[in-house]
Amino acid sequence: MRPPSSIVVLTGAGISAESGIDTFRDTDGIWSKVDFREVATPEGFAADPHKVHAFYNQRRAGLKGIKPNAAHFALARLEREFGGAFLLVTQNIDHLHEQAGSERLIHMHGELANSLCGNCGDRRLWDGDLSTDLPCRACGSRGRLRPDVVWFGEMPYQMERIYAALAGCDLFVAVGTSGTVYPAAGFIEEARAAGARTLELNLEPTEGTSRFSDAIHGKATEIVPAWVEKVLAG
Ligand code: BJW
Repeated sequence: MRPPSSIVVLTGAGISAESGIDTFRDTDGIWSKVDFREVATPEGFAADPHKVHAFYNQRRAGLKGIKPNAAHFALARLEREFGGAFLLVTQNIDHLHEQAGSERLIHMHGELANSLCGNCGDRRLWDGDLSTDLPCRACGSRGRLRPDVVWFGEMPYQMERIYAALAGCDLFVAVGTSGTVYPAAGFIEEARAAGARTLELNLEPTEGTSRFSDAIHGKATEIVPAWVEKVLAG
């Protein structure tokens, strides 16, 4: 088989699981403990901003001391050493890919470390807790700050850039994602339409496994470094 010349990698919560971050839809996942309609929709935020801030403040605090794992480092190595085009698209709002050294990276569902002002759109690093009485540091309005994350019903970030990369790729790889949330769940069809080979790397088969041309199942910290090694060996 010819080596790839343009790779798009999509990652999901499963790649960060072995770093200690909860996934969403596994048995003990985040959505088994909290109703996503209450904390991950604009309507939920409007109804109870205190609850939503508390949910994300807790998750932001939970990221302290969390370290990237071998799968994050392997993807950063792939970006550095692979000679062709490369784009890493993550659905994750943690910063473990950056911490591992990834640079050609899109956070399509936003970044937990950032605040977003609902009044002026200002987006900036926000280290501590967010609350309803804080003023925006750009426009000064109070009560409009929210975490810079993409909720259900909102448009994910940088979709044009992602679709352009998918249209030009010859290998699409999905790592640690259940493939249940659109538009990310539809990336495989975009890549297939472009004639790309498609590979699922996941702990276990997902509902969409049969849509991929290949699949490798196991822990991300084991199967991602092994796959990267193989790609770089040609
Ligand atoms: C391991 C492992 C290990 C474990 N090693 N693997 C009906 C039909 C179609 C679409 C819709 C519909 N009704 C509504 C929609 C749209 C909606 C949607 O898709 N809903 C579905 C649930 C049906 N989507 C949206 O609203 C999106 N916006 C949108 O569509 O805008 C319009 C648009 C149109 C056209 C083009 C573009 C846009 C926005 C979605 C926003 C999602 N937001 C969240 C929360 C973000 C903030 C936060 O973190 O709180 O994003 S929801 C949550 O799910 C989070 C994740 O990024 C996302 C995906 O989850 P992920 O990463 O796949 O995690 P899991 O837990 O599901 O899976 C983990 C996997 O890892 C599992 O398979 C495990 O086996 C595996 N694993 N350990 C390897 N060690």
